[in-house]
Amino acid sequence: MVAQKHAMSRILPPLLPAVFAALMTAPAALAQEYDVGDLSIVDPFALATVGNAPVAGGYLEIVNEGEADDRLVAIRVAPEVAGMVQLHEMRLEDGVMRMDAVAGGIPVPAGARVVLERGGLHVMFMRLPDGLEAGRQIPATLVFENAGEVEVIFAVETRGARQEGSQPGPSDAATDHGTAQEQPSSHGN
Ligand SMILES: [Cu+2]
Repeated sequence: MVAQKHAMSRILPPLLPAVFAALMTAPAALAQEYDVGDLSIVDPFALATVGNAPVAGGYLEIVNEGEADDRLVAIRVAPEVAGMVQLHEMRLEDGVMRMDAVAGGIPVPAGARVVLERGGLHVMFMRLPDGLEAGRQIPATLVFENAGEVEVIFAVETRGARQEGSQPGPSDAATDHGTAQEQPSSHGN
């Protein structure tokens, strides 16, 4: 006897691109995707602070489907949420993780997918008067050099809610931002 395997083929209803684009402009709790010009901003989230820690990391992806380079130059949030927001970059330098503000913003080349993630480029919410509590929704404005401004919402999640990169590396949010970060690499020495 041979068990017959049935490949379930599901026929998706055709989606008109124009309709799809129109849907994307509405606040979509599930999709968590925002469009501005040729750019899509996907899944913005921030990591909850431990207690009332004054800094928290923010993460998202930017897809540039256009033919022109662009650049994320700034992020704004209400001052009662964070007194300052910077674009940061973490990198391993001589066996030491360092974090610096990115000078001139984050390039988003034509056709590229730029990922802001733990251990790399990220948004740094700073001077948080009350920390960031899991479950909060943080409205923010992303400012692009060419595409202009777009409103997004950062969903605040607990640490470990997702395993991105699965690196137990240095926490960028739990450390002091007054100076360049100096944390020993787990591979060093
Ligand atoms: Cu940072």
